[in-house]
Amino acid sequence: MTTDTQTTAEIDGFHLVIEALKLNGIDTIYGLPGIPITDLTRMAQAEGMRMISFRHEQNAGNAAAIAGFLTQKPGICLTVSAPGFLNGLNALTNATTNCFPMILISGSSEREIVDLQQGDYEEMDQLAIAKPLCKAAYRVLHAEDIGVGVARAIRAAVSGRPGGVYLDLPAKLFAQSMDAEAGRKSLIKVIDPAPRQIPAPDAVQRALELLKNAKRPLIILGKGAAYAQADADIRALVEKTGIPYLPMSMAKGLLPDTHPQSAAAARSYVLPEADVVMVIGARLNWLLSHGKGRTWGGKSPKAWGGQKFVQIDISPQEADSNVRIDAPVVGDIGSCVAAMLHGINAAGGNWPKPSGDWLGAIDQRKSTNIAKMGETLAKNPSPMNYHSALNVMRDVIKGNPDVMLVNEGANALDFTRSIVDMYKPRKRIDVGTWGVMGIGMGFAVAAAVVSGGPVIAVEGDSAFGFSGMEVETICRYNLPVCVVVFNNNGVYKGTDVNPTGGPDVAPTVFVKGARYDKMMEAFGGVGVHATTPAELRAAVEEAVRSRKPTLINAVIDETAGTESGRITSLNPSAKKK
Ligand code: ADP
Ligand code: TPW
Repeated sequence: MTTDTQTTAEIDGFHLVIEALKLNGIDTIYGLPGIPITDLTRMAQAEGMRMISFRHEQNAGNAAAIAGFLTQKPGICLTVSAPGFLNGLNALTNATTNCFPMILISGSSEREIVDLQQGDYEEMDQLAIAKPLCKAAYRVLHAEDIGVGVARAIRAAVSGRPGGVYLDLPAKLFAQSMDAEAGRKSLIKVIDPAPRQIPAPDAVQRALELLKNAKRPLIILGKGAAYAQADADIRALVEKTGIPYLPMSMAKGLLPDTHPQSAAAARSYVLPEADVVMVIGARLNWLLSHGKGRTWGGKSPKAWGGQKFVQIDISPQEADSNVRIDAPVVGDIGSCVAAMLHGINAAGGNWPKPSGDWLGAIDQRKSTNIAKMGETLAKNPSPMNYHSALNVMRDVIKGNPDVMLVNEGANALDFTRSIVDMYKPRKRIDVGTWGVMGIGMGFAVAAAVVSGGPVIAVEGDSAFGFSGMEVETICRYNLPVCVVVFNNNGVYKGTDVNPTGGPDVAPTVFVKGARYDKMMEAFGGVGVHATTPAELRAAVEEAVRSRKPTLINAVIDETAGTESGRITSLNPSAKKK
């Protein structure tokens, strides 16, 4: 470790960065050490920050991003220059895409050498590369600007639509010293980093009118609504209007999935049939068929068409991005929902409930679909399929509603999302807007660090591979994470064959019968090989109870999955007609 050469009257760049973060209530850094930030990681720990070191920066970045989503404070990812920066950049871009607040802080090489392209150690113009891929990007060259740099990064990450921010800190900055008192005075405690944005009363009125006159209204809750932490008001809005609602994947649990107004089990019916749709913190992107296309994942394509939309969102540019928005309500979700509720309460008992025909038709579809699902879940095939394994996970989450659930894969994602009910807000975190593989272990680590409670990660075997080495991190910090690898011997399924008959297996196929549980054992955690629902249940329950790092290799029928899960139709060959 480099010796600390500061005198009492001086403060260096390292300490100014740490103090600037601490001053703003940031107590955890997710990162990976190396030149020029190794000492920063040591000093941050010495100064009482939690420094979580990863095995790959992408996982540290994903951890920071989801910590931002869960806490409304920017998650911090710290990396070395060029390659470390690039490894973190994937997560930064994903955070921006998902509207998660995070700051990627990367050390960088000497500016003079980088700009003349003279070949410095890990030379790269990181700021220029990051800029188009995130919400904002800044570089600090002088110690006296560290306070401003950190403050700008925090504001950019959490104000308005949250997103990823890049902060470039050149090696030389850390070693700069300045008068300690002047240095501390230069730091900024950001006042009101995410100012409330109150919606215009006429916009609220317009939305209320539209809703009031709807015959078949529907509410869609997205992860922006989960992020906003306006849980009680959102529930009140749904319940007072009596409008059926659909939760997007990470909005599951905002109201319990078992809520009588949930239309999730009648999704493909309600989307095209609704006449007025109120979207709260969700974009009408591919996950919602762009507000006009086929019903999402539905077998019989049916266009939506003809709906009127209310959209509550903090971004004024979101409205009309895919279809006409008849009543945009621009503001933060807390303020918008409160204003809508105020209008509804003002109507007293006169607020019209949706028609009995609409609710009846939904209930009928729901009960048919739920009964059908119940039959499928009750089967006990050998080997396990997604349903019999997820029937176990569904019970475990029901019995432990505070457990955080991380989820990635294709079939492993889609089946978990539809089978495992969530009961509390922000407990389900997953592949998000991009459907990106690799968030698993980073999210699991951060979920455990932030919540202090047990985490279950349901992972496709392919998905797990993207971040699997972090099982060492999970063991090192002794985190209460239970990873369940749904092992079907490959990507989507394990049955593809090489048509040439040559020695290479098909591109989607992995080593058959692999024992992922041994990976956890290698680092002192608990490994379990589960081939039946009973074995799986016992192992997951024990993991939640003991809080020991655990990896369960759940053997799934290698024929059970479908290509790309529920989005088979997005493959180009499926579009060839
Ligand atoms: P989902 O994937 O769940 O459908 P999206 O990520 O597409 O959700 O949409 C989230 C939306 O929520 C974004 O348009 C974003 O601008 C918005 N948003 C995020 N935080 C807030 C907030 N605090 N207030 C209002 N809107 C928000
Ligand atoms: C960064 C493409 C989507 S889903 C998936 C891949 C590779 C894995 C599916 O297999 P898995 O799950 O996890 O075993 P299952 O249950 O269906 O068998 N690279 C990135 N992101 C994505 N989305 C891909 C590739 C993909």
